[in-house]
Amino acid sequence: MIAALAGGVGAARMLRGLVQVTDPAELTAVVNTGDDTVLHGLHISPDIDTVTYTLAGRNDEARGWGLAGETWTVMAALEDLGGDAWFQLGDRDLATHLYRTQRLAEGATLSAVTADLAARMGVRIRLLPMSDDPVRTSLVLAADGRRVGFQDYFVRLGHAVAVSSVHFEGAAESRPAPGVLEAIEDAETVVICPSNPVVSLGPLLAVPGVAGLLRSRRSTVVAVSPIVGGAALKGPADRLLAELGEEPSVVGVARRYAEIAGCLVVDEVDADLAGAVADCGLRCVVAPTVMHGPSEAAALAEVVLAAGREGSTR
Ligand code: FO1
Repeated sequence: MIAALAGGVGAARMLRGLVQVTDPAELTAVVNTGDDTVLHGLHISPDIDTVTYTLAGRNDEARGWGLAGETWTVMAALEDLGGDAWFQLGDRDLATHLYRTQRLAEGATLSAVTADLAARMGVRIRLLPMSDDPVRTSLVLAADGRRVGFQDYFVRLGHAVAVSSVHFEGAAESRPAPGVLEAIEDAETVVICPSNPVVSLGPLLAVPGVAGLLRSRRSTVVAVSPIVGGAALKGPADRLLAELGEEPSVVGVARRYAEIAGCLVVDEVDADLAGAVADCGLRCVVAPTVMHGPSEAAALAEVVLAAGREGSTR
């Protein structure tokens, strides 16, 4: 069994690699829900949808979120009415949010809805939200101390604002979703996908029980750095690390994960920092980590699983 802790795009690509080199029935992804938001009365779970759509082969690769071949009729009509259209919801994507919202209103858990949507879309791995309880990432802006929701920060403000602190509202009261702790416990290797360590994996690691369980088996927990050459491949991970006083490099990522992971996989451009990563107490594996297509993702997945097996002999 393999468990993968996942955020959005980087994680979806890592999972697409893992499903090529393992039996999908042996793979469980635990997905961040800190990005979730309610807009137009609809419950939207962006990272769950990014992972589901990608593994279903229906994601829009270029845009990085939402569905391929999407149309925007509803959003255009909403804009004509003077409605809020800053968060773009495609016509087919809206069906997902309508379905999820209706099911939740009928009393279904986010886990149940996530499993049904994945099955419906032909996704063969097990997808679990990190929790069925509400956990919401919010960020305090450095300029004026205002606290904004994740999607306000990421989309409406285009994450082009400095942040002084990040919060995971509800995390302390949340419980891991059914199967989450067991998936981590039973896994031969736990993969921390190359997602934003602050706002994508941060909420997941803040769910009570998760970090402690990882710590107890850290030698077979393998993380892949989302920072390559001191920069994030996509999104604000490097800037957030720097704004929070951490090093925006593989060393900063190593320091964040040192307690819960026994190994950090870094890209070849960061080979010169392998010693500094090892000094943080993690094994450092140097390999190509930029996944343009499925073949690089599969190759990286092999490296990660080999690192996990190596850890099991320690
Ligand atoms: N990201 C954007 O930059 N602009 C958008 O208009 C946008 C809409 C959107 C709708 C549904 C969805 O599932 C994701 C969406 N995203 C959008 C991405 C979203 O902000 C994610 O939280 C990020 O990808 C970070 O994980």
